[in-house]
Amino acid sequence: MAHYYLEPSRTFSEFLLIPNLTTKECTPSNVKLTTPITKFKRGTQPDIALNIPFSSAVMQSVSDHNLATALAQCGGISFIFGSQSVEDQAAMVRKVKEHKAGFVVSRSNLTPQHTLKDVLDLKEQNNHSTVAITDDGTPRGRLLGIVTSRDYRISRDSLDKQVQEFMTPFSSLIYGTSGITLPEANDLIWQHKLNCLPIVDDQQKLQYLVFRKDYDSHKENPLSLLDSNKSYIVGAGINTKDYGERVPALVEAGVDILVIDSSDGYSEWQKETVEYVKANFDVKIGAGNVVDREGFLYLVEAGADFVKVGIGGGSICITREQKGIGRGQASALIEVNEARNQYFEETGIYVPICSDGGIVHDYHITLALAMGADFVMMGRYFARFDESPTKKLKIGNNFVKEFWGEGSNRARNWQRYDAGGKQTLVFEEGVDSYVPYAGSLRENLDKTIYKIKSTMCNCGSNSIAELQQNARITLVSATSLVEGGAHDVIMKESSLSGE
Ligand code: RVP
Repeated sequence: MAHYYLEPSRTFSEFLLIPNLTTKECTPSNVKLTTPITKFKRGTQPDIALNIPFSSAVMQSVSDHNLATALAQCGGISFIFGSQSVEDQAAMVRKVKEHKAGFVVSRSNLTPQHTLKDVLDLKEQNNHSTVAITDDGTPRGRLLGIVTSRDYRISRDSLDKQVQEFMTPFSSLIYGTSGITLPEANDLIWQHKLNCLPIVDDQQKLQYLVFRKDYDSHKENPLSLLDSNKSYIVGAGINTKDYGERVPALVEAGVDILVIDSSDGYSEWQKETVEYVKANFDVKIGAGNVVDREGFLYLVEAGADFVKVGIGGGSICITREQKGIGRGQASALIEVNEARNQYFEETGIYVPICSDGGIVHDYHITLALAMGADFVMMGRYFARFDESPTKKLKIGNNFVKEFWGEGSNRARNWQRYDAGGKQTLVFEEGVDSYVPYAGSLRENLDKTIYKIKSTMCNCGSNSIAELQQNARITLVSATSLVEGGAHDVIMKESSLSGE
């Protein structure tokens, strides 16, 4: 006979936190959000810990190298999407690893034979006012000059004027050489009142550009998630089909941590994949997704460094409707957390868990942490920002960004949903959608983090571990849910736009 779970499957919105005593030491500035992402033995430290408990989803419409760099600058981690060729995914990982804080690979490049029209077209396309002029028009070619908007006058100059006639030639440029440190580059910038300093190697080949504005932002990133070489830490999603080719290429590119991306991770395919990675590479690997104790223990015994929790709760996910599998995110997390804590007591090994999908309000993140998640993974949340890889569009009076599921026809990530059948996406498990555009990642993240810290202070906790220990959580009835929002008042227009 089938097994019946007698408790209904519940989600975050059905719970609230009950405040504990807030001591005077418990202030947002004292709250630390450092959190483990890889398993560790009692009394030791994890090999990788995040500075904020945020990871971005393994999705085409969310986690590319740009978002990964921006999130690592704030202390979190991205898992670069795996539903692309091995070469393209490895190239994205490499870009994050090679991105030196403050040193950027030039993104606007032309040759001296290009024209003013080409400069203007490029500027319109990517909004950079500094163009590097190299012998072959690539970001690593021999630097011959720089063009900024101070070098031409649109009203006077003819559009077919060649770049070599108006660029600032290399002989007149102030530049730095390979090996220069960021403070040294900054000194040159200030000394010569520059906006941008090119860095070249001993053959005059362009390496990086250092911008005055980036130096300032670097100073504002005290939580940056860096490896021992001061490169950003980055993750990547893999599947259980082509790991034999994908994993070596990602490791070669410098990936710090992998995760098997699957809608249902309780499978022998995952066990085999984890075992393959553990036997052949010195790289961390998470597995999932699971929603119960059995699934968690299975993946831990296979060797997973962390386990991802959640089936069917994602904003763009229709797995529950299509296949009838899944579990309310809160119920899944509560059960997996119990299994994890028991495993820790019995073995002394702490396996971090990640709550993946279904975060709608910022307080859901705090609830997930209180229910035992060490970090959360979010798709919709990050898709709304400038740094996500998708197009920003205007629909009616509102700006939106595109956001589509890995199980949608647009992504066609069949490996994520494969159960050993046809090598194609037979039916959709995700939708193609828009999300409201929300601006820059940092601004939004700062606000979310402040909210989380404030709630933690209400709960008398200065760390995630304390919150997990001390939290008191109550179920709410459908009627008290109504009481939680503004009610029995007539809202003014200006209040309707808030979260
Ligand atoms: P959300 O944050 O609610 O947008 O959820 C993101 C999560 O949804 C992803 O991390 C992934 O687990 C899941 N996902 C991604 N694509 C699909 C789908 O097409 N069904 N689901």
